[in-house]
Amino acid sequence: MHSIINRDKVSIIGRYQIPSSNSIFNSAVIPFGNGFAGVFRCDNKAVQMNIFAGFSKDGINWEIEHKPIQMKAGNTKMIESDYKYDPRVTFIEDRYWITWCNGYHGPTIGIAYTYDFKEFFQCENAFLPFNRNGVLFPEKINGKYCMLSRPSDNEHTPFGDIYLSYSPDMKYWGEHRCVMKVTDFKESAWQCTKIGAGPVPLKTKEGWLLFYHGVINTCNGFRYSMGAALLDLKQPDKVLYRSKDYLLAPATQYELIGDVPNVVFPCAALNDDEKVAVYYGAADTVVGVAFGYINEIIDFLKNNSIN
Ligand code: BMA
Repeated sequence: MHSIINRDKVSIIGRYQIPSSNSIFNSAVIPFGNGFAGVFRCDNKAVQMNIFAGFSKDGINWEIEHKPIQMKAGNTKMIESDYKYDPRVTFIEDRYWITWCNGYHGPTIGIAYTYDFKEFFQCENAFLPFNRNGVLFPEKINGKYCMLSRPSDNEHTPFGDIYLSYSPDMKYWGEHRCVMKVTDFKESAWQCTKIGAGPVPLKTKEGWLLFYHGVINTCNGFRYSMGAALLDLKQPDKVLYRSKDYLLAPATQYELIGDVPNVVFPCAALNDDEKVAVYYGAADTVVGVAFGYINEIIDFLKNNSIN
């Protein structure tokens, strides 16, 4: 069978890759210098969540720091962070911005910036708790920073739609708009319980290509798959196409078996004009990568759209 997205038989980052880790998953990577840098979610053996910087020459073999990122004060005084997880990274104008799920009386969206992946500066949280999956667009839209997010609860949230918000300064966020909601299970069941933005949206001639996760609640718990949507370039709360079929669903050993079985959770994508590599957490245990051709993915969306 010809697939639009193809993954490797093995994961690229193992659960015990640094001495303290129980699992390394839901992590973000970006081109940096002559190679790549990343921010990795490494849960430790007390199963506490934190984020770690890492570097790679080829995007596949990674050296991850053994100590978590220590933040300095950014656009505010230091704010509480009980835990950090599910980072995303993007470059805007002159620096790299990191968003993640920050523990502040429950999960909300933390923001930091760095120039070099050595020193990190923590800014105001974007939203009130509870919120997850905060994902910045890689450029200002209509003169403002723009972020996708998923309002949620303090538990394992059995609901959730994707919204976007604008900010003039990365500190104050508003103009919240709904982007897309869960589906009716009769139309497309894999995304009928909750959805959340994945990697930073990728700019194409036809629109912002957004990979996202969709969840169905089964008799065995949540099952996380990956779909894609194309959003209007100037008005990204307008969905042009959205996948009815998933693009990637748990199927290999390392996606089906792990600390949380049946999870593919995309958090980053690297691309050139033709191809894309999507980095995703697999079964909340390891990091996998899957490859596709951008024009094939866009054709797939046009032919499989639920709109
Ligand atoms: C979400 C987050 C993710 C995780 C997923 C599946 O709520 O905790 O980090 O991958 O659940 O367990």
